[in-house]
Amino acid sequence: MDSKTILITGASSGIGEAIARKFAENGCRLILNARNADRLQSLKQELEASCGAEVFLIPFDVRNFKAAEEAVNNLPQEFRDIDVLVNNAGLALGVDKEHEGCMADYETMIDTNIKALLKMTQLIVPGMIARNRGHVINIGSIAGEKAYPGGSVYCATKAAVKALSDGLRMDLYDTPVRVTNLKPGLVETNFSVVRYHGDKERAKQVYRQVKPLTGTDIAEVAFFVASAPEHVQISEVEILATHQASAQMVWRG
Ligand code: 8X3
Repeated sequence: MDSKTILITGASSGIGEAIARKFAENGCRLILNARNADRLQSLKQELEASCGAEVFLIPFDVRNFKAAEEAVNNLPQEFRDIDVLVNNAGLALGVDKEHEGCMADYETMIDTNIKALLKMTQLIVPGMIARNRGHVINIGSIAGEKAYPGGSVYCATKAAVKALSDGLRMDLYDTPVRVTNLKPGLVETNFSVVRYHGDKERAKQVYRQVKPLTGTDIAEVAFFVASAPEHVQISEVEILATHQASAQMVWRG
């Protein structure tokens, strides 16, 4: 892949961080977003030292639309022509029944997983159309394919990511801009610790007696879809752990 400029949301950890590493190793220029400015700063220093990557940081909470507008509209000249937008920032909160869960958690998931993704898309896709090149990679989930107990709102947000990806692909079919929805299954990151509100023991149980995917596994796929020839649009990829058949079917030996 020729050198590209890639903007990744939620890049300070997990899948987002792994995608940053993979693209940096392959000579891309990175714009990294996350709330945690310190973590972003150390990732930037590491990638500059390890692979000479050019990295620009835009630390803000993706739910803050004003901050998003300011950051994107004030990028330095050499980072303005974004080739790949990776809408990765997202989270699950809680495993309560739909009628009993915390409304504030539901709002955080909806605001981050749906509304912020939509805002970043609105901010960056018009430039891609004007430049006649671009690729939006949304991080969806197998959770968007089928709901499971205790996950209805998270699953609904990921079903929305699928609908937003499919709709955007249709809206862009007369342009060279590509849209991909990556749908990971069981990936061991901080995801479950966040879902269980910091309960590390409970989170560990999600990955017990099975080899889960890693952020790096998903980054390999993200790089593959972004590297495909211009006439190839990989619309969706679902990635499961080998001993996983659905969100709820995990064989633990
Ligand atoms: C994460 C996958 O199965 O935990 O998006 O919902 S799952």
